[in-house]
Amino acid sequence: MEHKNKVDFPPHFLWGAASAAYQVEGAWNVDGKGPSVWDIFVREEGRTYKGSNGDVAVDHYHRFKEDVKLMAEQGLKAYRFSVAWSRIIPDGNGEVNEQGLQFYDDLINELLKYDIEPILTLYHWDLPQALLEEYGGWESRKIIEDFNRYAVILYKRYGDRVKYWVSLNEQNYFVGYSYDSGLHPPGIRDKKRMYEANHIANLANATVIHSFRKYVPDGKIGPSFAYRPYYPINSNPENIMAFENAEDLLNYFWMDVYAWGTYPTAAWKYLEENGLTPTVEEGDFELLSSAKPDFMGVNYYRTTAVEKNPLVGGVGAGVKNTTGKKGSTKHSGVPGMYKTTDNPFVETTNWDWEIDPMGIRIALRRIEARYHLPVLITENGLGEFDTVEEGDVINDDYRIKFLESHVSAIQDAISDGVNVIGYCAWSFTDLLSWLNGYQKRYGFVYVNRNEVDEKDLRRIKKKSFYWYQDVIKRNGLT
Ligand code: BGP
Repeated sequence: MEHKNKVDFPPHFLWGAASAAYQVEGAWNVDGKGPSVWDIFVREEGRTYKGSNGDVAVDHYHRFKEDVKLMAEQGLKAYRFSVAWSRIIPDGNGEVNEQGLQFYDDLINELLKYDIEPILTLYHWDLPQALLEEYGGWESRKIIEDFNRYAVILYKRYGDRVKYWVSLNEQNYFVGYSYDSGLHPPGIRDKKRMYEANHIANLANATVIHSFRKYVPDGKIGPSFAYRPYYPINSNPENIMAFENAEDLLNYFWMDVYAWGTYPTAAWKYLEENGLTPTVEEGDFELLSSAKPDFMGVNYYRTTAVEKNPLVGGVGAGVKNTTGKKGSTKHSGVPGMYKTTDNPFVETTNWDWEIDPMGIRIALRRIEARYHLPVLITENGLGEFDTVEEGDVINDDYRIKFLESHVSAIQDAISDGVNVIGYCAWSFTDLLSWLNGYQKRYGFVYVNRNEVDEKDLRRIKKKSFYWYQDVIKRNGLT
């Protein structure tokens, strides 16, 4: 749809930026924190780019006041961060660590001092290692009670000041990476176990939403879904069907559960046919359908084109580009369902991610059409190499171009009638990219370090810092 006039961003739009505990905090074993699965996993040979880890990360734990001051200077209205579960409860389900609680208290109070709305993510992948060892983490229903206990501790402690909460970050990716591709801890490659863990994560998500209503009745909560919309490569009906398969299996399989408490029919049939359905107990679907989120959190980075993938001899697992060497990705698929392919209409980044601003509008439109839920964009950004020029200058015009085109597409979606309540760019400072080290940078603020050398960790404002400052000031683009 083309609009004669675009609708303005709403007056209290949450212009924000986002991060995650493991990617920024560092202080991995400080002040009583227990180890998370990532603290252990990164120590295994060959797991991450150049063996990079978050032991120090960008040292946000010790420099949060400096970082929040920069956020205030930029004019951020919101900051999305996650809490490290093992900082609060070092072994996941035992004693509570007051020093951990105090850290987030201090961070929240610092944000509020500058009128920055805290958006708190309960879980951004750093499961306490002890829970993996005790009962296999997300593979056991025991986690539902432990996750709920942890969530309630946070609700009680911060619910008076934090009004926006994210339950699970990218459940669709963390179960896939942890149990299917095996690229994240615990490094398992078994689809059946993935669907089992995923169903349990759904139940945990619903449970903490229920508790939220009791402890933070005036707050808003939702999951952050990694929405990568799929396109058919062309209008060949075979490829349209592949696209329908991909949307069902890779997107609606999560969003339908969040919004309605049901799995999409065709995807469920695929699971049944392949012996992959998770164990469903009495009461599961009642629980899932009764825990409605207040918004759909969306992490949007890219779209992907798909085409037919034959059942016999079709493409399976692919190869991920974690080096920034353009063209090193190998396409993936599910035989009999779909396979990914190059989209000739869009550019790609050095990590082979499609750059597609229209895709975010399409994602927003699909969510509005299917679920009628408000949307909080919880992540969007460009991971690229940055160069520090003479005099600490970083001319990241490519990032500005990326963000500007996406903000413009969001305004188009708002003009189409989608209720978008906020936009959190990924990320505020540069940070550790899980598998790609420190060279794949996302921040408005450069952090002077690399995979092998922590250097001085000094913060340098990039050109995009000032661009976003201006966007926030104007409540949108010029
Ligand atoms: C999302 C994660 C973030 C962040 C981002 C960028 O999937 O929620 O934690 O890492 O993607 O991804 P990457 O670091 O792989 O480039």
